[in-house]
Amino acid sequence: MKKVAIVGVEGSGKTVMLAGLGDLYTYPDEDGYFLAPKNFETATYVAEKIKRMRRGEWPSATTGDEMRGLDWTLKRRELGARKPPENVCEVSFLDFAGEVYRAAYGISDGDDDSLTEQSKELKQYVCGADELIVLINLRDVISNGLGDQRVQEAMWITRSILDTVLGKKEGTGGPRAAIVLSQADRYAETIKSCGGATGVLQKYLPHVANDYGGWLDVFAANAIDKTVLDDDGNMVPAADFTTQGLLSILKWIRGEKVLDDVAIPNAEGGNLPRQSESSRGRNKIQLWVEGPYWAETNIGADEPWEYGCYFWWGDTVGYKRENNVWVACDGSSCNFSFGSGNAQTYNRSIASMKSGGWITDGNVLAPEHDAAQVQWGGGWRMPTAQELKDLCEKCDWRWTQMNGVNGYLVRGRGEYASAKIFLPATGYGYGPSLYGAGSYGYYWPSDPYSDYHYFAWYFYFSSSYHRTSYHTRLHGQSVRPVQGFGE
Ligand SMILES: Nc1nc2c(ncn2[C@@H]2O[C@H](COP(=O)(O)OP(=O)(O)OP(=O)(O)O)[C@@H](O)[C@H]2O)c(=O)[nH]1
Ligand SMILES: [Mg+2]
Repeated sequence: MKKVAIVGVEGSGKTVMLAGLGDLYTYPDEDGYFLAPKNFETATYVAEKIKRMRRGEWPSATTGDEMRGLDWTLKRRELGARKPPENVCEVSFLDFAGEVYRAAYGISDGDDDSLTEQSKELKQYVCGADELIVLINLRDVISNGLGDQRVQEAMWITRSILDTVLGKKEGTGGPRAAIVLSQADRYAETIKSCGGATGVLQKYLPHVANDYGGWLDVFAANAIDKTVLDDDGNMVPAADFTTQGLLSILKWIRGEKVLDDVAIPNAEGGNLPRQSESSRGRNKIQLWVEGPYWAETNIGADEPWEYGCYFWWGDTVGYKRENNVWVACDGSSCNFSFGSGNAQTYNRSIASMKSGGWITDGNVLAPEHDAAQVQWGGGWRMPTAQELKDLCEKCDWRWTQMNGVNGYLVRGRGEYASAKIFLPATGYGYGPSLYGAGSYGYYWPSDPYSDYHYFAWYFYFSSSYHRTSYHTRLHGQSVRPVQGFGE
């Protein structure tokens, strides 16, 4: 029996991951491996959780007194061979509440006696485990930063459990261990920009990376690869999600090397048609009949509510706001200023932009100056001004907050009523500053505005209006990519 302990704080994704593993390995993978539940409880546990997720509901948080052992036999069938599958090993997992983990390995406040029994049981389980996977919720560390208490706790608890089970870093006798960053589907951009999971660890949890980054396995995984927004603007599982993003977990349990730079592990998926490098993991939403597919996030953002990068019109580098300055997304500048000297399309006639290769004969930005085509590829492009007008007119707009960020929930009508996107009020960049964030949104289409040398079309909104007009090309504005053309 191989005992695998998957641990992590509240909300790190243990329950979703365990249910997802059972679901994924119901069918043999490309190498013929599958998981056979050893008992009724294990089988129903998976089936119930998955059924619920297919309906668009996440599992409830596991409570302190719920501790569920899940037992499987890992088997392998030789594809095409007329013989029964061989038993590879028995695998057992334990699902338990994150608060028990915190009580066992975290900063104990001393007065929560109610979890003593459970935390003892968990410690025993971890002690007897052959393999340890420490889950770290990317959302905790990426959205909040090092100054946040939850992030400090994540760092502390992770070091504490690894120190304990690995025998104070001696590396002898302890279980094989991996640090897995969960919810990689939502943080593909960040993982990519950090050059892989180890890079994310170095940037966001340096004290864990310092001690464990070089010699433990570190990789990212996701249990669910597709989410949608529900009526309240919450991100919930899409009915047709797959659990392919967990292939790496079982691969690791089987003893194989898992590459750390696999941002979205489902790209390795054997059973799914492969998506192109840049379009994998990105949700797209059609909002009206024959309309384009809209991306769920801005360029440079992992979440619908994140601002992402700001571009002057025709810019493909993009700049992010960090510590009150503009930092180039490709690292080329850490003190950028949006102004006439930097915006190369500013004060140029249509004719000069055409001869200079900035715009096409069709009067839109050329592919090499279209931020979406350059940064995302895979058929993504900047919307046209007409598409942004259509977005205004063909959808219902509700000013709201998502994850505490102001913006619009834009939803389709009629049979598209369940399709929606969130546009955060990103403000705009001018000079070294950011203006209007939280109150106004400014987004670029790919069209210049008639023959004024200074303007392009733009799309802007506040809590009381949303419309298209024109704006000087040197401003830093957001881009929400689209894919596909209306017929
Ligand atoms: N996008 C995405 N979200 C996920 C994924 N896995 C988990 N989540 C989100 O994380 C939340 C918590 O996941 P759970 O599996 O319930 O977390 P847990 O570790 O069991 O938490 P406790 O039971 O409270 O200890 C879910 O409700 C989802 O919102 C994933 O693969 N992708
Ligand atoms: Mg749980």
